[in-house]
Amino acid sequence: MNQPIMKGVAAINPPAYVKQQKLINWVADMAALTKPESIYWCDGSEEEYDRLCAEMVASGTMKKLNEAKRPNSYLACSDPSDVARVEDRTYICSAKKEDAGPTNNWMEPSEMRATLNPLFDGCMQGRTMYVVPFSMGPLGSHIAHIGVELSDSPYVAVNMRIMTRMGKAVYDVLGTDGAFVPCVHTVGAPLAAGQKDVAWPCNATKYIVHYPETREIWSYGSGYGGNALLGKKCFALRIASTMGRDQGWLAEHMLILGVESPEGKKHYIAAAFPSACGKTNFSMLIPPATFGGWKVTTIGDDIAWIKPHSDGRLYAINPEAGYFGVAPGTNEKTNFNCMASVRGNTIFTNVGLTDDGDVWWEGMTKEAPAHLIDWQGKDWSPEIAKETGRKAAHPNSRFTVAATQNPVLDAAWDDPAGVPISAFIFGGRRSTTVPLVTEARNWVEGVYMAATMGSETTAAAVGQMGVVRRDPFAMLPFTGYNVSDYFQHWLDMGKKIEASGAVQPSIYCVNWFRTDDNGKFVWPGFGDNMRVLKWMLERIEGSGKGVENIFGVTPEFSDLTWDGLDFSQQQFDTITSIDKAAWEAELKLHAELFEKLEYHLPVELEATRVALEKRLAS
Ligand code: SAT
Ligand code: MN
Repeated sequence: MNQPIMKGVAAINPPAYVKQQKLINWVADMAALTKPESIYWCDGSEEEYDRLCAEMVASGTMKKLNEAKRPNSYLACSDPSDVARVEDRTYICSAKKEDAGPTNNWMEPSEMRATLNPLFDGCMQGRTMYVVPFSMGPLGSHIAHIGVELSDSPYVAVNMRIMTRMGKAVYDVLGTDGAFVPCVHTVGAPLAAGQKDVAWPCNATKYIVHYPETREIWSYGSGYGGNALLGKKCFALRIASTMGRDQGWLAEHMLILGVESPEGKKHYIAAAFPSACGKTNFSMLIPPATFGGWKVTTIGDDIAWIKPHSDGRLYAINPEAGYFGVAPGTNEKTNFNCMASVRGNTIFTNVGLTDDGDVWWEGMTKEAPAHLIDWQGKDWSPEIAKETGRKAAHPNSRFTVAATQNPVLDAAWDDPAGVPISAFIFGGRRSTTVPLVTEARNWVEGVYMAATMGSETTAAAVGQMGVVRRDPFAMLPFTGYNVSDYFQHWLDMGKKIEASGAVQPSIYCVNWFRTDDNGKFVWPGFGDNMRVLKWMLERIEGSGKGVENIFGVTPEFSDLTWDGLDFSQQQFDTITSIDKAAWEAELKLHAELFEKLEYHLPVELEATRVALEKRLAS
């Protein structure tokens, strides 16, 4: 690693299979700016993955886990200052400020370029620039889109191989003139001649920058998750949402699951929850033992690209190829399929390292190991934890694993045509106010529910935890354009489906997180969410019962299936009751949100709010 600062520009030397001059020129331009020691073109092979991992083990960035316990798996621990997405450093640099809207940080593109240019000048000195070609969505599918990430982080290169369809074959699809989204990433830590590298280089200054008009991504200073794996939030949500606006489709922060009844009726459902609210768990849930014959299968756990087809219906694909999931709280009970997925071939980031070379995180087992090395490299024991409050794993620690390791992966997960969506679910983390499940009476009220969704903040983003913030469509940090225009896009999509004569997907609002007077969750969640899913399916099929309340249709106690769960009518009331005063306050917060989003806010949404207010008052 400790190589002398390069004097000129590193040789570009593209492999013969790279046929696009525009791409080669761009790599050359970026190399001239960032001045890496060398350039390496990733081919996506297993041999390359193994080699890069071995190099990172040698350099101290990763540890190889015990082969007998956790085959072909690694642990990386980040700098303690670089552990989550940095929303206040994330920018949408559209030409006009209105097009970024009030929920995004904005800077005029030329001003941002002038800010970034000096930072990127020489930022890769002493490092290798990895050229990482990737496809979001099945290779060559008409729904897929291609990106190329230039990064000076080998950790990014190996994670991208798991999270996307990464490698040589992408260049065949690109050909001589195919379109790609250029993504430039640097940890922002150039090495001077002879300077020793650190295990996790990064920079206190961070910029996560998107230029929606030219469809470019520039990321500076962080090596962690969504800040650095640019195919994920940056491309598949922020840039893709603007592509969807322009081209008539949707890029959403949604898991996609298949649910099949014992009679063989199968529906696909897309569900939006903010980061670290259990999307991965929900997408691979195991129905309660008493639900014989019901099956849940996974298409995706985080992002959905949804496009209308010629039959008028919406079809969804998972643009990703792997899961970058939250480790803490994951165990055999909460997510058996996930634990099975990460049994090997997994990269763990910021979890604890046990004395026998395996990983551990809070909630993984009932009993914690007597001793381990925590994510910050310090000795850790249950006693130390009790005294200091120190965690073995960072609350936003993650695993990176290929979708193909998931035992309940849906047979159609890789189908380029996508799967038809029967329903959308929107859910926040709310300890009060929002009932277990509500079905919107129509598309507009569903869009209203999603637009006004609130959620208590989690460790997935830097900042205070547990404060309620409005998180429209669970897309607050991910909408790449004005969120009011985004609401309009959703309303237009509903009209388009209706005009085609197809049935619009049903829309549901859920809340698994209501607590009792002692602050304890009342709803068991996880596999028991199947009870709510079953009700939704019955509603979609026309047999499910429910009652209409102020906001929509909700099940009565007797409308859900309780076999195998001891759950009283009283407990049910605790999580479904509608508190008038709380809802008056809630609707005021909706009004505040709408005031903030006034520019281009669809009139239907304010009209819906006024109607709800009236219904609540009467
Ligand atoms: O953006 S990340 O992929 O790091 C995590 C998340 O917010 O879902
Ligand atoms: Mn997410």
